[in-house]
Amino acid sequence: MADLERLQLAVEMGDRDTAVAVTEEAIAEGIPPLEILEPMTDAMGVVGERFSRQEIFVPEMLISARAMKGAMALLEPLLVGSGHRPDKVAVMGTIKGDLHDIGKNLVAMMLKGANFEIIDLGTNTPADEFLAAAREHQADLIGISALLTTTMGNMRGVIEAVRAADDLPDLRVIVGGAPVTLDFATQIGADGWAPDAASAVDVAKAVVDTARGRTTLSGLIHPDVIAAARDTAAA
Ligand code: B1M
Repeated sequence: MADLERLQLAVEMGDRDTAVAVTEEAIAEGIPPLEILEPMTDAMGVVGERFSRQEIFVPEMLISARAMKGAMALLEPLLVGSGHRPDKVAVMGTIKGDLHDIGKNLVAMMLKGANFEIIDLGTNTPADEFLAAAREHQADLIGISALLTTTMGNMRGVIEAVRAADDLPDLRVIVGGAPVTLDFATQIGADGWAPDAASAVDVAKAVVDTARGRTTLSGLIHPDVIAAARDTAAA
């Protein structure tokens, strides 16, 4: 049976070959993709703690990221599935000043699986690039990821630019990333916030549905708001 602890250790140590081999085994055994992802995400947490304690440095973080990306590439087809023709378009990117992309890639994969067409702008993305891509692709949504406290404030600039654009009244913005709290998302005026890739899908769908007048949700949409609306509907 695939050893998911070994997978976690492989990502921690930056051993891409082992990470890929264990992921292949796990997929062959039918372990659900999100279960396979979990030890890798945990590994990144451990790597981050070691970096904070100065036990490791940027090169070690990079090889761990490379190992995780190698394994994630195998999971992508499973997460994306073979959905129908996308009926929603999301422009995704990591905010200007920030080069982290694993979380953003994960959210993009999950959104693809939920029938979104994804325009991926990569990392270090300034506000004007988000807006230009949204216009070009007639996007419903901008999704911004931020991992650095020093640059996460740049997300506010994207939201302000969207609000100031007369030609984009239906475009919505959701934000996320490890340091991005619900409070922060509220302060910068985002339309949606999610703490992880799975809930980002629910939030993205709810935000677009709200813009299209298909739900009566209002204010900043986040997982608790969606859960409360479901409870009300079920009662
Ligand atoms: Co850097 N790094 N890093 N790093 N790095 C962190 C973020 C850090 C917390 C490590 C630490 O000190 N403990 C720290 C930030 C501290 C802070 O700001 N408070 C840090 C630092 C300081 C730095 C540098 C400044 C280091 C230096 O150069 N001295 C530098 C910055 C470079 C830059 O961006 N300008 C740097 C560089 C790097 C590498 C390039 C080496 C590499 C990134 C490689 C890559 O991404 N291609 C790297 C890595 C790997 C990390 C850690 C270890 C792992 C990040 C990761 O991939 N996590 C990280 C420590 C940590 O996070 N614990 C760290 C796994 C990923 C699945 O999680 O991205 O959080 P995450 O995504 C989650 C959720 O947050 C959410 O869903 C995802 C899945 O559930 N989510 C969204 C993400 N985006 C979302 C969007 C949404 C919704 C949800 O809606 C749109």
